[in-house]
Amino acid sequence: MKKVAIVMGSDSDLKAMQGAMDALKALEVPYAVRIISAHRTPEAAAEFAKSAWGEGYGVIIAAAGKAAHLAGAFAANTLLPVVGVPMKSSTLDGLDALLSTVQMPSGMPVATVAIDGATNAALLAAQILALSDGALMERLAAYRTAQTEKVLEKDRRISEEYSNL
Ligand code: RP5
Repeated sequence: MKKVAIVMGSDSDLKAMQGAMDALKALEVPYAVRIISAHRTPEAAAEFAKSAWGEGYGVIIAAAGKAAHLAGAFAANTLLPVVGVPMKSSTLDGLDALLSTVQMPSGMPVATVAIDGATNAALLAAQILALSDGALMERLAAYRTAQTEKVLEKDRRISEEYSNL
């Protein structure tokens, strides 16, 4: 099975990215976690992206904050799908990172999720891998059914506790 790379610009992004690790673990998708910076370790970033396909990765998740260029720097050096996660790590609450990540020029796509949207990044990565992995598609379907059940259960509980009919 192809692996997912969860790459962060800094260890200060680690906590916000826990949701991606949790989701991939729940879906039994193998993943590596790395700290690579488009600005502080630019050569490592280029090298990682160039070798990622050969190393068995199927999707790269790139999380970065502030003037966030990590996802774009990866996209420039690989044909693997890159999912960008803007981090809420700045005085601008992540809006700077969102715009830096999402506004890629035509020809260089990055699939950008919400600010701190680690879980969705992982689910999107899993959905991409599931296109050629039926067992993973079934695990994704079960994940979604469980999520639906949880919300229905909350509705039952809250409705019972708070309604005044
Ligand atoms: C980005 O700058 C990182 O992704 C992080 O979100 C932000 C701040 O990094 P630190 O100064 O906390 O290392 O490169």
